[in-house]
Amino acid sequence: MAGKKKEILSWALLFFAVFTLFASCNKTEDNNKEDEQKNGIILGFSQIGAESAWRKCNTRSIKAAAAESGVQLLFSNAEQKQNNQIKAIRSFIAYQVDVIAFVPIVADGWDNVLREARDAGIPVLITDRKITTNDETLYAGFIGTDSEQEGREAGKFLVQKFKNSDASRTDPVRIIEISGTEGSSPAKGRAAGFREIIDECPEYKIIYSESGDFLRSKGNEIMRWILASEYKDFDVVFSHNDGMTLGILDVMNERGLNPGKDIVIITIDAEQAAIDALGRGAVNCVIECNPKFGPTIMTLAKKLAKGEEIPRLMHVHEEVFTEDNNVESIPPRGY
Ligand code: GYE
Repeated sequence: MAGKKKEILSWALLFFAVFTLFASCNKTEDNNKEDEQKNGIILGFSQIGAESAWRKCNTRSIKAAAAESGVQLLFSNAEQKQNNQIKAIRSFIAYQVDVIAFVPIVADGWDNVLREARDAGIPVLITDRKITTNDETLYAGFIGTDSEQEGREAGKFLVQKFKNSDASRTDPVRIIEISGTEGSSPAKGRAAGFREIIDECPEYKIIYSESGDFLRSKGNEIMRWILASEYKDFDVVFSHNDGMTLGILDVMNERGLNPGKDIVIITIDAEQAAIDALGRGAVNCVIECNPKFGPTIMTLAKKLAKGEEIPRLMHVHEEVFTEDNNVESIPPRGY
């Protein structure tokens, strides 16, 4: 009998040991999940500033997505200075964040600081604007807009527009280009994509081009100067962002000009004010540049933090809105 009791006791002890072990594993697992949810990964993000409605929307998208996904965001606003971005990235390295992401204000000058991040074992995600480098090991991937395609869409609209107009026209179509921040990938890409299309047609001529730095005030200032210069007679304005376009429209309206009718206006971003201008016929073509990719940034950052691979190049979806669109059918832009 004693032997039977002993055997039952041994089984009971074994069962208790297995149960306790299993429960403690679950507990550890739950703790880990809880820690991760509570602590999340730490993402250092260097944003360039708040130069346009597009940029402010991009920042809102990033901050909201971080809060939504439990990512601890160290957010730095560089106030349009590359040096401030380099300092911010260095501080992220010192803080030993899990991942670094940033919008390179210009394409050049990043190799040294990105080498420091790589040597510190911190993966880097480039967003919105691209960098120029020969060393592909300096960053894990890019998510953002396809500036060359945006430029091509502008050129395609223009060629289509004049193909449908007065076929007997002999004088060249005179174009004013107001470009974005000098040295930035969107300014270089949009200019290149636009020229790829119009250079095939000798009747199109860019008579003047100047950078408005993506700023409404600079767009206004440049148009004011042009209207008093030898370039004052033109047929088209190709503006690299809506902010500058709104500044241009302010001057044209002040001078009693007829943008969208006597002068073709092509603009990029698709903020609400540009869509509204399209609706009242003051603009002819609005090419979307989508700022709302905060959630994708967080998904990619989490993968990088786990040591997973991500695609080298991801372009966000973008539409083209023209004077032939029913503007009422365009969803509110949110910026
Ligand atoms: O077009 C402009 C912003 O980097 C694509 O920067 C972005 C550009 C955008 O200031 O509005």
